[in-house]
Amino acid sequence: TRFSPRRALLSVSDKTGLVDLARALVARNVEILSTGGSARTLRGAGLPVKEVSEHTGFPEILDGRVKTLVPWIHGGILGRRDREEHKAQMQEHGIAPIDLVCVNLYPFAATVASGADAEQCVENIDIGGPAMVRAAAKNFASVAILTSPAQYADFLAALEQGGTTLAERRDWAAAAYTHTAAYDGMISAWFIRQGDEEGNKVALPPVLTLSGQRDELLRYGENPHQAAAFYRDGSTRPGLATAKQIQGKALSYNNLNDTDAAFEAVAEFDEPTVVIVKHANPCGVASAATLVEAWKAALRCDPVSAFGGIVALNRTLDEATAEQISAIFTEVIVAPDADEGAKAILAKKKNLRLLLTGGVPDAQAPGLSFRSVSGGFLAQSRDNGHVTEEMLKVVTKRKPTAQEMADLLFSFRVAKHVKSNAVIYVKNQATVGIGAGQMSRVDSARIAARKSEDAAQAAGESEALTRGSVAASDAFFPFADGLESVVAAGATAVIQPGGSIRDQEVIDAADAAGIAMVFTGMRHFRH
Ligand code: 93A
Repeated sequence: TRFSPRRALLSVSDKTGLVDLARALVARNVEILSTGGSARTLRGAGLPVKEVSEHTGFPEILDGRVKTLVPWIHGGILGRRDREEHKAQMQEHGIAPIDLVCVNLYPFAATVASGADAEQCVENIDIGGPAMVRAAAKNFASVAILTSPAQYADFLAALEQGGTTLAERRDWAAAAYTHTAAYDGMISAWFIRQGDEEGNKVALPPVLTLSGQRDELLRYGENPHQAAAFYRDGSTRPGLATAKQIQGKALSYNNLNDTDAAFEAVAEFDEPTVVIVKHANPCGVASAATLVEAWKAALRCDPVSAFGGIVALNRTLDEATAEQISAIFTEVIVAPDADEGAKAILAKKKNLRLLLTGGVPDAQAPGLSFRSVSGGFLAQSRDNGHVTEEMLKVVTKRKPTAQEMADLLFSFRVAKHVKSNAVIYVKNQATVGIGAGQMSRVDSARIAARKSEDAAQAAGESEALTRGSVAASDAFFPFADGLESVVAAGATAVIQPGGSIRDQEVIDAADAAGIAMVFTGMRHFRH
């Protein structure tokens, strides 16, 4: 059965669309109840409106903290229309039914984002709003609850049809509880951060609330028989959260996953840098004086795998670089921005997805990362570890040269973004061999070297690109064999965490080969 409201309560912080909604209600002889600011807006538009305080005979008190938290409002929303006892009690206490509630909440997130002080943030925790939203959603059998201006058009269309249906009211109720859950999640996260700022490090929240909302459903998951969606967590950190899609086909689950991996990797570097990702692993990373040089160097590492890849850049995409990238098949390009020339070139590739994020994230910022396991999920603080030259310990007789040192640091930053076991060869701030995701470290070292030989052959070069390179290992070498394998590939210096009980054996092998080796003391497993 369709329901048309007779009495509506409008109390919104975001006043978008409020006047149009109210005007349509007034035209249908719906009585409008409203709170201070909302009532002013409506009266300003010449619409008849009754203040909640006038309706209840009880004033707004405590600086507005108590406006609608009274039985004449909550009883009017919650009373069952199909129960004689409810109707009798409402009559007895002078409670009039309210059958449309339109509420959106105090702008807590915007207040925090504006840099307001803690007291102002607390004042922007809405109490009365969520109470009305949850009450109206509970009574969806006869009450419609609208929590977003985006719903007003559907609601008005339903009135045109003779009233809202139960199915519509159930959908709005679901959206209402998502709205309040996300709201409380944000507030909870803020309280935890406040604790962090005072120095008592709360690395992991004691309870995790779903602070996000489901964004557009994705066409499918990792495979076509899997359903998928992107859930936003309210973050404003540059990346997927802020990305605007300028052109191209809809983003898939795998696109989003790979794009995130590529952009987080490129954020590690200060110089103009390009990261090419395939299946969530980098297959080419390079820094150079210009983006176009970085692109060429990154592509040289593994041009076969780069086909159909995801490209991330840490500078505004320029025309010359766009021209070069668009010469090979690319799924996604993600960059902080793109100039007009670059956009014009990419526009010719209709399917290519171009994402602009407005900035590059801070790789060292704290945060959480999740993975689902049967029965729940695992949470950890994100790997924001950043190895600097001061942290390194030279363990061999030979010290790295300045050039080797720069490449060692570069290679370890790449290793952080390559699935374990990871072995990476680097020459002149560019990867020349990447071995990812093998169950044995020796295999990763060999695969990287073999791929480098292939790349050299494709480029018509006489020897493997790993000759005279440096090598990084994301975790320690448990035996000397892994180290011997990178020496055989032509590495002249090695960076690794150290910490194996056989470190001395590995150091001896490095000294015997005359190479330099440094320990980071920090591991970058990525599983
Ligand atoms: O201060 S509250 O927590 N206490 C209340 O009783 C209450 N009633 C409505 N917040 C309350 N509201 C909120 O006021 C609504 O959720 C809405 O966001 C806002 C609308 O106020 P105004 O109409 O004065 O702009």
